[in-house]
Amino acid sequence: MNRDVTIPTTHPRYFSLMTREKIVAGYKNGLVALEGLIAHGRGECFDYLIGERTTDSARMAIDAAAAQILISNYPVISVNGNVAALCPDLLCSLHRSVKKSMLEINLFYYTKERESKIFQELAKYGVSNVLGTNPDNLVRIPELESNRRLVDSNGIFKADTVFVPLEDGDRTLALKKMGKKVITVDLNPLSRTSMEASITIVDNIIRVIPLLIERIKYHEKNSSESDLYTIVKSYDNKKGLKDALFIMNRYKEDQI
Ligand code: PTJ
Repeated sequence: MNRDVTIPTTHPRYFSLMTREKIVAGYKNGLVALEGLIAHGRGECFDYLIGERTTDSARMAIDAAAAQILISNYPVISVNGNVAALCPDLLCSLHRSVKKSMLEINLFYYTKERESKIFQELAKYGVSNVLGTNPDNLVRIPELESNRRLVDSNGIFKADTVFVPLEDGDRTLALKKMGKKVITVDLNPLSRTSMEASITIVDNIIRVIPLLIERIKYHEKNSSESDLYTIVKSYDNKKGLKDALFIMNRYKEDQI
């Protein structure tokens, strides 16, 4: 069924509704799993509660993430259907801004067709050297049963830092047990991923990546390696999550 969706730019929820359209288009184009629509709705709800803005606390997490990425030897960015639909351009820019990084497609609701579509989508933005698609290179993450257990031996498996935005929960702990630092972006501060990750950015992925790139560029120019280690060491993830919950409670309460 064809629909004519015109969202006026003056609509108070214009940005949120346009982002929703991107996920719907991603689903129709075969990038997003059906379950990805539900995940997006959950994200919208938490985004609403946090005021659809980047909080100071999220900025601190972004800064720590930038420092962590810069001190790592081999950071890998995990790409799923939702992020491929929402911000493929930004993911490719992030990858380009960190020369030693790689992109890896890793799907929870795996299908070969979706993997190929996501691969083609990233290629449109100039990145075709993407890991995770060659079955001969896939190896198993110990103690994990979901589809995400299969990762690229040249990618997530050997990465020291893994960036896993909009993760579904079971993999973060397994990656940490393998000795990796895990950075996530998750609007839900109570998700298992948020609570297990080394650094959780409680914010919308669309707002996060430009700021992350900006901080990476800033630190590359202005910070020594020891500055970066200090930032990472002094970052307290639990405090970041508590701050996010506090803000979610207070922000809307203050508006009533
Ligand atoms: O493409 P696949 O098969 O790998 O599947 C991807 C999804 C996202 C469907 C899968 O990983 C999944 O089911 O995830 P969950 O368990 O629903 O968790 C996704 C988390 O991301 C939830 O806590 C949401 O609140 C959060 N989230 C959703 N949209 C955004 C978000 N966080 C930041 N920015 C968003 N735009």
